[in-house]
Amino acid sequence: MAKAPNEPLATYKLVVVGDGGVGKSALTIQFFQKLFVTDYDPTIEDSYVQHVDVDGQWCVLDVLDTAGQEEFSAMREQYMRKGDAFLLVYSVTDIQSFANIRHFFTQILRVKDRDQYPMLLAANKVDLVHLRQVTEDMGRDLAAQLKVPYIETSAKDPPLNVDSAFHEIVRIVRNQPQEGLKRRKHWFSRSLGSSRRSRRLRRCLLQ
Ligand SMILES: Nc1nc2c(ncn2[C@@H]2O[C@H](COP(=O)(O)OP(=O)(O)OP(=O)(O)O)[C@@H](O)[C@H]2O)c(=O)[nH]1
Ligand SMILES: [Mg+2]
Repeated sequence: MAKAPNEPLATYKLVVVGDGGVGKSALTIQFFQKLFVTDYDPTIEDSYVQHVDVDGQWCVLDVLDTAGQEEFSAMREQYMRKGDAFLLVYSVTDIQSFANIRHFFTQILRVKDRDQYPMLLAANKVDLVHLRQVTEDMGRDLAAQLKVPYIETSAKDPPLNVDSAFHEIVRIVRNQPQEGLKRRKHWFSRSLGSSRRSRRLRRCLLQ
């Protein structure tokens, strides 16, 4: 549907969750900056904002890249309350990260007080074929049980399905009758990041 001039763009607040080291930051940075970060520098919290064209419709995508490390788990409920949608990420090389997806899923529904919510399950690091512990069938089974869509991704160059994952989550929110119409100013202006990479990368990419 064409927008009237000066009509504000829809803003979608996406939160990326999952265990430490599964590639949440690598996926987010690959999407926003088109580069693969090879170092592992655990995130505390980083946010990114950018105008994105999804299916010919521009929107503001406001992404919170969260801490997977257990020591920061106390912050989870706070960011879960704010998200319009969640990218649930596990690594196919780490079976425990796959098992822990259920905890993130359950906690999101509890915090939202809903029995479903816009989410996408991302099986990351599929380029590491020889280290794979979680098969595509296992991932698809879990997604079916949770009633969320499933996507296989790799943040490593050449990236696989990174843009698709972020675009798909926008579609999922848009297809929610009441959620898709929300228009808000961008959020997450406060970043708690203090790590070396958090400082380096904390920036607003709104163009
Ligand atoms: N081969 C490969 N390595 C990846 C991929 N995604 C991430 N990595 C690597 O895995 C390590 C951890 O990635 P991060 O993106 O920092 O993990 P994270 O989920 O953000 O971790 P926390 O911030 O601690 O929650 C880094 O060394 C990345 O380069 C991928 O798709 N393929
Ligand atoms: Mg990270």
